[in-house]
Amino acid sequence: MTAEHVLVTGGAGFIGSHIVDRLLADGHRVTVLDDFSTGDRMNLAGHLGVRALVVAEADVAHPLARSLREAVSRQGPVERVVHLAAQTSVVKSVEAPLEDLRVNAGGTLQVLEYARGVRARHVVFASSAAVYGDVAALPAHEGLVPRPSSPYGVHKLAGEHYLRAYGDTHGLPTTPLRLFNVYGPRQDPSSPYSGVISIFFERASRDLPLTVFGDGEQTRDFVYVGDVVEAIVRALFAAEGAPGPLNVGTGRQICVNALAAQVIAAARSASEIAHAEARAGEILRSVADVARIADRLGFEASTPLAQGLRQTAEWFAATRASALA
Ligand code: UD2
Repeated sequence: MTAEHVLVTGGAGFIGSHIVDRLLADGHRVTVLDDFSTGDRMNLAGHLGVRALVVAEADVAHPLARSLREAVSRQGPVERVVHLAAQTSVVKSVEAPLEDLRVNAGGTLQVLEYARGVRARHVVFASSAAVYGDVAALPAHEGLVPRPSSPYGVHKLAGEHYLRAYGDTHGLPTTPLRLFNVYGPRQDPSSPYSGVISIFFERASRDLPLTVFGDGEQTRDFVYVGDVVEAIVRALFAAEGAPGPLNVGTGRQICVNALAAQVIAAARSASEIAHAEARAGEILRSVADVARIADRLGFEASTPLAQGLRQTAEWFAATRASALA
């Protein structure tokens, strides 16, 4: 594989920083565009002083060319784009739908305008399982008519349509990936809307009760961040393009009660499980049909939940140890 210049929007975030690690390890030049609203410079601390990495601090919903001028003069024209920068909370999108529209639909359009202008070779976009809404027949497969129930889901779906339209109109190769529940090291547990696994580990590390919403029988398809990186990189460099959308999940579901028990075991914690009122408007079951991505990209998530939880537990333990030092 020849070295290329890859733009990663949201590259200081949870998933983005893992992508940056992988692309640099593979010998590529990388530019991160991030406004650090939820991204964290600490996630990129391992690459301090690395010449092949440029960080541009900017809002993705503004025209990109100006923010990327210095990066391009150092690294050459952008050749491929991984677009992860987003407002990431479903609940916040319900409270502030216009801001979600600005960042998630508007930001995606800015990325596509930039990619079209520089004739990028491929754009991969992090869409979401949220585009499906409540699915009558599971597993959720890409042939279903999406019925998103939140502005977040609507705007992610709009992003997918923009990608397709830019492909049709401008010949820009693009792939939307519908990410299911991603977890792993560097997921930030600090907001009430953070991923459940990060919240559970943060509480388990302090032996505090884990709060399960509702009866805890609701299920999710939890996919390890290392597997998500593999899916994104495969889509980004796919030889004959990779028209989407493609689900990124494991094809397995687990209920939140069982998950809580597994987190407590992985963290060797004395935490107990408490129950609280169910979240309003929450979907009951979610699991990906993974046949299409296996077929198109030869991708299969390879990290069993127990192993991913162990790796996440180690990271939380190390982070907590260094915070206490
Ligand atoms: C995930 C994504 C979201 C969107 C959506 C699509 C995350 C963080 N969010 O939302 O961006 O793509 O999927 O459907 O990945 N829970 C508890 N206790 C807690 C926190 C959560 O019981 O302290 C439950 C929660 O009620 C839900 C499950 O855990 O049933 C997962 O919650 P989540 O917030 O991690 O993710 P989800 O599926 O709502």
